[in-house]
Amino acid sequence: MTASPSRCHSAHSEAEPRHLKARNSNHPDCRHFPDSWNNTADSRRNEGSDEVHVERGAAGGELAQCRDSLADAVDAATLARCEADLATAAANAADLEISLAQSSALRAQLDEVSEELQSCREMARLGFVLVIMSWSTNDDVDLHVVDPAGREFYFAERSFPGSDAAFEEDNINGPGNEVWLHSAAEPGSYRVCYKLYTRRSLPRPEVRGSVLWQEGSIEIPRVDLAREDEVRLAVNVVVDADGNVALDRSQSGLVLNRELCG
Ligand SMILES: [Ca+2]
Repeated sequence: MTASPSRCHSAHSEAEPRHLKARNSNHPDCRHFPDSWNNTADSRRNEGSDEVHVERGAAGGELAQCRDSLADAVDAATLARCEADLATAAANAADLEISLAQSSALRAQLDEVSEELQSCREMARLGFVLVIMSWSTNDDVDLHVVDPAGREFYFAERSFPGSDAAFEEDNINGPGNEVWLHSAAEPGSYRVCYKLYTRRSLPRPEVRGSVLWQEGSIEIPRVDLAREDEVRLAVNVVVDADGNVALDRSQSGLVLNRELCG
């Protein structure tokens, strides 16, 4: 295999970097030429410009280094900006997460307030119901009220969890009166009974009562109690969905053969 000297010589042009010259001098096509051709032929033919060639080569190398350094600097600056942008984006994301968390908390509070408001509206629609019983002898008469859920209120069971109703007043020595109050009576039927707990006088106690609510009052039919521990149904109080009250007197005076009303 042969190669023309001009082919290798053209690769040794002055504009070509020195490291390429070094590679070309080892090119397989150029190895059969003496070193005087590949390395220093130009400088021997032109001794007067040798110094200029050396300086140009050095300048070219410095320029390449400058370019590399500049490229590194540009890359470093770009990387720094990217890192700064990334840090800003991370901070913004953290702020956004905090805002979302606060928004969720506010939404939960709003829902809770809305539920309480709805409950208050429902309670406001419900009215109070008060039952008062009185007697004129020195006996001990007891008032009992059974709500629609079957809870029986009297002196021994004055209130129940989950109910706003309460047995408010008890008397053991007559004449006296007893009171049951529900501040927001739910719809349904309320059973009202009287019990002669202790008889101390000859005359039978005449027991009277009334039902009061925010729109008015109705008198409960009078009930006479004869025997100790006798329990009689006085009336059924019916409350509708709008808080209106009516009395069911169909069983008034009925003797209940048990100790309690329910
Ligand atoms: Ca009593």
